[in-house]
Amino acid sequence: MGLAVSNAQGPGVSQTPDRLSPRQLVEIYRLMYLSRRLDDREILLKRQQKIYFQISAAGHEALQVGAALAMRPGYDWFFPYYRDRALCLALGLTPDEMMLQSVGAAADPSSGGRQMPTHWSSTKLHIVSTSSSTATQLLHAVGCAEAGRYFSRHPEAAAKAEGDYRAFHEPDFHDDEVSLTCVGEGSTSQGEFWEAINTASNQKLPVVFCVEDNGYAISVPVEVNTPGGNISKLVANFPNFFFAEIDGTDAEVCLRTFEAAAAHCRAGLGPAFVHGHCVRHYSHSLSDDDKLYRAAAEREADALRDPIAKLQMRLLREGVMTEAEINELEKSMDQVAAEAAERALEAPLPTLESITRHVYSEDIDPTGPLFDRENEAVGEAATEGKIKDHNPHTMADLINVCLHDEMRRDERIVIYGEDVADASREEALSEVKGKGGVFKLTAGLQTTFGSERVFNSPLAEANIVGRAVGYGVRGMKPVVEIQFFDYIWPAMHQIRNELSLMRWRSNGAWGAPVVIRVPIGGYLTGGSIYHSQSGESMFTHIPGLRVVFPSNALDANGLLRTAIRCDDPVLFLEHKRLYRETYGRAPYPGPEFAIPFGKAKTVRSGTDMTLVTYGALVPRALQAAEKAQREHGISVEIIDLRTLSPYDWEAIASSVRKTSRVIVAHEDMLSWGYGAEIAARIGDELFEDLDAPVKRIGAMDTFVAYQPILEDEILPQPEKILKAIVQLNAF
Ligand SMILES: Cc1ncc(C[n+]2csc(CCOP(=O)(O)OP(=O)(O)O)c2C)c(N)n1
Ligand SMILES: [Mg+2]
Repeated sequence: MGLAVSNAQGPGVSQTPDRLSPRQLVEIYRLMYLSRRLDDREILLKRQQKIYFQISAAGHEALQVGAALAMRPGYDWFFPYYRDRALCLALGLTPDEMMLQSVGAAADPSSGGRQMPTHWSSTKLHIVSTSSSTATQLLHAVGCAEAGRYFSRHPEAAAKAEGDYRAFHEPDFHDDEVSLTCVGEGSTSQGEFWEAINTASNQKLPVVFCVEDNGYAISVPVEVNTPGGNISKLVANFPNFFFAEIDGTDAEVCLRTFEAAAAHCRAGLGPAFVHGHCVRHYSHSLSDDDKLYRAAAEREADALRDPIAKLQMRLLREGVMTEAEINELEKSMDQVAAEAAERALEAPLPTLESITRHVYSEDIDPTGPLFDRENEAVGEAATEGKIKDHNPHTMADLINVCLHDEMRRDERIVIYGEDVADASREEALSEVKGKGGVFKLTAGLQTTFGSERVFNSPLAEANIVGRAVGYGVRGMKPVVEIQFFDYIWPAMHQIRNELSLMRWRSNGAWGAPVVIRVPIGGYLTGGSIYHSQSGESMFTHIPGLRVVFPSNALDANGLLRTAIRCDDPVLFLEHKRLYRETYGRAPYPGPEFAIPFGKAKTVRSGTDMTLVTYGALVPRALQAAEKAQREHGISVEIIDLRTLSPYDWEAIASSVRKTSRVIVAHEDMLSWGYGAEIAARIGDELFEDLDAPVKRIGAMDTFVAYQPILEDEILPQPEKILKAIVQLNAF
């Protein structure tokens, strides 16, 4: 296959650049061959059981080296996938760095022994830590490109600042930088592929998408994944792209195409899509045997398209190198690979103490004194906020004003999500009030701070969170909204496998301190199944993620400020029923008011039993406790956890030691719910202090129904809490 470029908008390879010089050809050959020999060395080590996994770039080397040499490491940005050894080698990772990851050494600079081989990262080269999840990285590249564009238009936003996450992120950016991201052809079936192409196209972002098409996704051939068998045909109508479909085994064609693709991006014309046909020279990985599903003739035909053999023949044919010179080069590369492996095998292994490092930021502690401003700030005069009076305000108002205050203070904050803008068509803003979110929590932000900082996303939740990861690694602070908790699930993959893991898997090199605001919960009357779900324990079960769940206006304001200023990803759950409730309204506490994570609040003191709860059950538990006191003389102490991960064990333990009886209550379903963990820990660590079994209250193990009599029965009501209080008191 020859070079075929369709390129309506940008400068193309048709400009017939100079032929590659002998020196360039030799260098390309050296990189491709070294990559292959590193793969072969790993295969040997795996067979000797000295390493534990192997997946190779064999057959993809021309495409990858061509891509790398067209880019500027440490200037452009890279979001590779798990097969990109030759790419990363050509960008500047060393064989030693690669082999240290193969053996899982402490000094593995990409992950400290946490990730499989070929999952590299390098802050110096701008290679952002990659996962094994197929296609998630494409959205990170999109968010990264958006962040680069934002900084180049607002360079003052990149200034160093103290007192929050910015003290530890010094963004570097360039007006003509490019983000390169690679993916296999099978993975183009993922929704995230299309979500990434969508935004890159729509916003004319400088992203080069490279599809490494080896015809198979493990055992699944291309025509099963891609209708018609050719991804180029399917994407051809996306606007603003430079498109090229090329022979990915011809190094020169690859290099020239990526140069043209990068030029298109650097000129601000939009993204590029390079579809390279290559071969999978070995099976999918060393755990796979392609003889099980590929015909012999097909495998033999692929073997003839080995890019290394092809380039070697060219070097000989064109007299660039003699056979002896090639042998000598190859021998010295064999030695480089072997010596790197030898050194790696001698390298010290990670200590067991290292396991918990970098789950969260080691720089900023959101439970610490920096955010302990709850008492000092309450009642301070409001100087900068939107609300300037001392009347009680709703939770919705105090969240909105916190967003205003923080956006004014920190230019790195962007806000996006579904319907969060006042009006995407700016010309309407002079005559309309604006939408500002389906619950109006972001009202007025676009009008105040402009459409570059507050904008609507496509209707695609993985897109929202995946792009936020890209923004986050560049040192920005995306505060995104998922419209309803019920629709967070398309983003779950990004939240669990990318957002929350970025710091740990890169051993602290990268982090994505994103805030995800999510309206949650029921008691709505008519909310039904898809507007009333809870499910917080699915997120508290994710290491690396902070989970916040305020029950009143003041807590929401102070905790959101901490969420925004800290350096960890935060899931900020806002109970819809509490947004405009009379309960829990508060005066505006001023623009520096902050509450540390992991600090519960005793919202009612008592002596007979402890009730641990949060969210919408706080006012319901208070009602029940008042009645218990009035009608039964039972004194209940109520602890509002406020943050669920981390949570305030000390507050729970000291109260239970005092009362010896405890109920854990939440709105979410009882079984496998958040209370199960708290109850188990109380049983384990406070057994001696208890006079009765630990009791739990939660919703029925079903979804929330539409008809109010069903909803009332399904969700825990004050009467149910009261009943449990009376029962436990009698035990
Ligand atoms: C989201 C996700 N689903 C499944 C897998 C398991 N898996 C790993 S590689 C792979 C095939 C990928 O094929 P392709 O995108 O063509 O890339 P190639 O490996 O052929 O280069 C699969 C199914 C995964 N890693 N991530
Ligand atoms: Mg493939």
